[in-house]
Amino acid sequence: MAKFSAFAVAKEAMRSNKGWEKQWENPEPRSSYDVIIVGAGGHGLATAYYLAKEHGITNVAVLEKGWLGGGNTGRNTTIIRSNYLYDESAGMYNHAINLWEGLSQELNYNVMFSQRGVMMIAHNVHDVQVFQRHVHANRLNGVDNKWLTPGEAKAFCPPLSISKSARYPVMGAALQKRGGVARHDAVAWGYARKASEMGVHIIQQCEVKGINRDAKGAVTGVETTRGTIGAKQVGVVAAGHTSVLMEMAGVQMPLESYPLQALVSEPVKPIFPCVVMSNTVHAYISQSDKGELVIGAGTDQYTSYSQTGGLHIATHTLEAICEMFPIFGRMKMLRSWGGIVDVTPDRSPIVAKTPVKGLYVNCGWGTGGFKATPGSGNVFAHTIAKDAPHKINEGLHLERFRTGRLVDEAAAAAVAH
Ligand code: FAD
Ligand code: PYC
Repeated sequence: MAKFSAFAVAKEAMRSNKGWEKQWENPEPRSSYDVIIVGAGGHGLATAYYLAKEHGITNVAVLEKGWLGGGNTGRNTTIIRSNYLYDESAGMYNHAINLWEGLSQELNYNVMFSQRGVMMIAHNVHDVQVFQRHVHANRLNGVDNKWLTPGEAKAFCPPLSISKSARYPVMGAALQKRGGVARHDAVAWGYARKASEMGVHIIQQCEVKGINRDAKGAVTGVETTRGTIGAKQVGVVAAGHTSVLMEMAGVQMPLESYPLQALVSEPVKPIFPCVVMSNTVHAYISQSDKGELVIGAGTDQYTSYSQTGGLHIATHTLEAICEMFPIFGRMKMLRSWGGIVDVTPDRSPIVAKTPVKGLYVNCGWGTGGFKATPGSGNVFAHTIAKDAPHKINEGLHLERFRTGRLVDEAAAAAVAH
């Protein structure tokens, strides 16, 4: 009898599936494209997909220095919600949730979007005031969000301790029931497969080293580790590395790059029914469909390009988790890692044209861009195709850092910075 090998079975399944085959083709770059997207994370791949699907622009290359989805897209804790404070954010994140709700069907790929509810815990009077303000602002913007007493929070998430003697007692919670999680790498693979089917080239192991411009300053293409590639339009979607890339075209960005770390536990049977976040104690948690507890921390306190996990962060985060959920006190942890997030001064993203003709940028999602992936790609594709922002991203421009018209979402970022 042939020896069973799960790997061989998976490989065969990939070979016999036309979409997969194309996705892994890694084609030779053409000498030029209509549009080059730098970065094959979820946002870059979604941009390519919507350029092809909604604007008929298929002569597109997505250039990736590593492998697709190997950046923050494959490293995040997959929390999806839209309970931000300002109109600009409500527009963007609600647009994203609307797209999430039909994404598996649209891509014919199960992204495992699960609207199990996101609950943000308040541990002090300041938290209570801030979250209640968010609940009211969200409702005005048509975003679902609800205030819960400690007892109601425990009823929604039974493992939560609401002991009054806790160091940081639970004083209430804000619950967005429409929020939840999705499978992060499936999102990259799903967009990649559909974009590839429509003719988009997804070129991995192809690092962009320079951005070329003509005598008038307009973009003419890029220098890469696989040669010079021409394009009249270049979209930079390279979270964590945006400043480095934009500097190649002489544009200075208002960004800082920080590591953000996460970890998973050994897999256990279903125990945790929702997503819980606590900015005050620096921890957030959910359970993946594989059974692992998925746990994340606040950003590291120094700028760096490190993608590793550090024990000091894990320990601090796990102390917070065990205080909120004593039931997990004896769980073993499996692995930890980091991703590099780029953070703007107002903690809101930039999805915009730049002062350089033909150059566009999508960045600054910081600790919270996974949830935006479909919406971000959708409006960025519009911005490139029309050379003008979509109504949804018109407030998320670069000039706000010069004029001071900021979109201050520091509290809604909900992850300690
Ligand atoms: P990425 O997926 O990072 O893609 C950018 C790509 O650009 C990378 O693949 C990179 O290799 C490539 N690249 C860089 N430089 C070059 C170059 N010179 N040439 C070619 N390619 C290049 N967000 C949420 O909404 N919810 C969460 O729960 C959440 N948790 C997080 C937890 C962690 C630990 C981390 C690190 C992030 C988390 N985020 C979360 C944030 C979220 O992951 C990111 O905002 C989002 O994934 C960014 O997607 P992206 O496609 O822009 O970037
Ligand atoms: O933005 O919801 C979020 C988030 C959770 C964990 C990291 N970011």
